[in-house]
Amino acid sequence: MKAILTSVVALLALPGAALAQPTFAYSANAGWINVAPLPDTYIDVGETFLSGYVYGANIGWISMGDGTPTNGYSYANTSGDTGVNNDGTGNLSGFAYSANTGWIDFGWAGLADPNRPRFDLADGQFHGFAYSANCGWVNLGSGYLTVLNINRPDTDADGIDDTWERKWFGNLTTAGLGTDRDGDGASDAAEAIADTDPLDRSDYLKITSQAYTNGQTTVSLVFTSQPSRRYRIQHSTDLVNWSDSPLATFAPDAGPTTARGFTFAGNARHFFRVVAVLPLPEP
Ligand SMILES: [Ca+2]
Ligand SMILES: [Ca+2]
Ligand SMILES: [Ca+2]
Ligand SMILES: [Ca+2]
Repeated sequence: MKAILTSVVALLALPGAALAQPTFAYSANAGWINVAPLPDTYIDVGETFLSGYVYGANIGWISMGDGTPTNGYSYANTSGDTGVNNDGTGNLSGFAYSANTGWIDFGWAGLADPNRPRFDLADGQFHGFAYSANCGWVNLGSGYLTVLNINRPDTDADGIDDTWERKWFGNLTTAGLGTDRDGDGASDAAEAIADTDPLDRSDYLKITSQAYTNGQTTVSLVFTSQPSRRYRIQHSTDLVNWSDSPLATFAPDAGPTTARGFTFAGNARHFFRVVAVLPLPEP
């Protein structure tokens, strides 16, 4: 399954346009950029890098990266290893390349810059700008660009994103079915889904505190969380049948932990667990 940018066009702002007030007008410099220029061709958006081509009528093909970063998970953006990277939370960096107009910079802004190029893990919508010395600001936030799903290839069919395997282990063989490299009780597959460190036995998805109020029918939990993931809290009376809490799927709090509470029916014995959810498509 490809990760797809749904849109067919991105607007270009006029060169030198003030970033605070993006110009949503057609640009004579570069015109419309088509992100699905041919049938069944798309940009692949992975957890750590992008690949594929877009097309601008006036500037030709633009490569987002060839899909084979030298280290297996992130373009170094040195000679022969260039492309656009994703930090896992949708923030983009690195360089796209057009033979006709040269480099298009996705890494010009810091993470606090509201105009940094990125997509939103909640809805896949692109925002912000990339910069081309020859074409000016490329407006990604025109409302046309959406990531439908993040591509997580699994060529060795062990349920673990190959890019994640290469990032942490440098190969596809160290992590596999049932492995737990750091021995923390969370399998490598579970750590991949939770985006925790598979080489650190103190780092895994866990509930760190719990409290009960309201006649033992309201629970408040704190758990470790990652900005790259979504979460569900589930509860059960028998450890067999689990129900999602009324919170459904939610984004974590900023920082290393997330606090949530909810009220459940009855005051019988209850068990709780937190489930990490891969974003996009939004579950
Ligand atoms: Ca795999
Ligand atoms: Ca593997
Ligand atoms: Ca582990
Ligand atoms: Ca771990």
